[in-house]
Amino acid sequence: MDVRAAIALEAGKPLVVDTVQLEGPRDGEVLVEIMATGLCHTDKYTLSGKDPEGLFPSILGHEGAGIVREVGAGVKHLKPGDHVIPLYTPECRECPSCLSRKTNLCTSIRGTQGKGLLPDGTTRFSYKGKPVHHYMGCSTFANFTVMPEIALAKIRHDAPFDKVCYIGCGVTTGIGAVLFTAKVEAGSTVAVFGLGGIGLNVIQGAKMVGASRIIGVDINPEREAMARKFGMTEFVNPKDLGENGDLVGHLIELTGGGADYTFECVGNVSLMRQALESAHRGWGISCVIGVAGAGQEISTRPFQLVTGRRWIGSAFGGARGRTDVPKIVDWYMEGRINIDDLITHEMKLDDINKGFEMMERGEGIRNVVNY
Ligand code: NAD
Ligand code: AHE
Ligand code: ZN
Repeated sequence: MDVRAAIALEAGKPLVVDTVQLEGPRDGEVLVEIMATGLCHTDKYTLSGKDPEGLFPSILGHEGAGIVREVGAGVKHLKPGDHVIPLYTPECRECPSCLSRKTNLCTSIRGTQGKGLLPDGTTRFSYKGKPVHHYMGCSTFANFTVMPEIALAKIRHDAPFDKVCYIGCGVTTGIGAVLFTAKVEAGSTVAVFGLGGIGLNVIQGAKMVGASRIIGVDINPEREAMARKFGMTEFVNPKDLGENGDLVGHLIELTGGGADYTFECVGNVSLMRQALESAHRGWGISCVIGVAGAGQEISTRPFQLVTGRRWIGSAFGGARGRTDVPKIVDWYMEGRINIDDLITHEMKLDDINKGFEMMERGEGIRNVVNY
């Protein structure tokens, strides 16, 4: 079938909105009509060419919501008409990782996913007769996509697509890192580095669990007002500390020894170190959420770990998608979490490049394409 898509033809170039061809679902696969998709910083990162798994041409996008239109043979849990959220971290419930109960990182299809292919090793998209790669197993920058059943979370019918699409990445990543990965306790002091689409959800999660102090760190002063609305109690702009400002020293003094939990939500390896070193001696936990470019590495003095700080990381907030995503949709529908204020711009697919330009300028929090 013909579908409308924003194609990443080359690294560092704007997406090209055009008609591409999509083949129907095979065994265990589902055809989904994507109704809305968010633009995540990770899409921008891959488009930039810095992602070692970035492939071109491909159809990016991994933060969507849509409707099942057709199912392939052997599909057990979904039927046409079901509302779904695509999962870049699937949940097969059968692989050693799923069965371990120790991780959300299902391994059943990770190999082919990283090669831009569906589990049978082929692609369903083509453009001008040539194959086009899938992205993170989702490709939500197309109004129809084909995905394996295990990578779709079934959600309630009354949830608005243009809001709950954000649960497909940013909301779950931020809130989940607090609840599922770090397991922050009530009364904790939390420091959040980077107050964008992810960091604001970390703040929202920290407030949900009853953190007493939530310190936000961002170089963009415009982020302060929104972060306070979501529960931030103190704001630190590293630029206000002067050219040789000591951010770590400042945070250690502000917190009386360091934060119980710190979260890096930027993808900057120097900031990851500062986040680790701002965690409390003896028990502080620092969680890396930001994605850094190919070839970048983190470092610290081992003494930082010897003296009891722990460095951890979180993918998709540690959430098990098919199980947890429908619950997070319920939280939104019950008014327990705020998504609406974070979606600052909605646009049509034709304007998707404007959305990436706004992201580049630090304008707004989340852009959503409403098909
Ligand atoms: P974003 O662009 O919306 O927000 C980034 C924020 O960081 C902005 O407010 C910016 O002003 C701030 N910032 C930039 N440099 C800074 C610095 N030196 N110090 C303090 N603040 C700084 O991006 P996002 O969508 O929130 O994504 C954040 C990161 O999380 C990206 O690296 C993205 O790829 C990653 N991510 C990871 C996961 C995961 O599962 N681990 C999921 C989604 C996104
Ligand atoms: N392809 C990159 C890795 C990118 C990455 O870390 N992705 C996160 C999700 S970001 C969503 O916005 C993730 O889930 N990672 C776990 C996984 O299995 O990919 C690279 O550096 O190679
Ligand atoms: Zn994302």
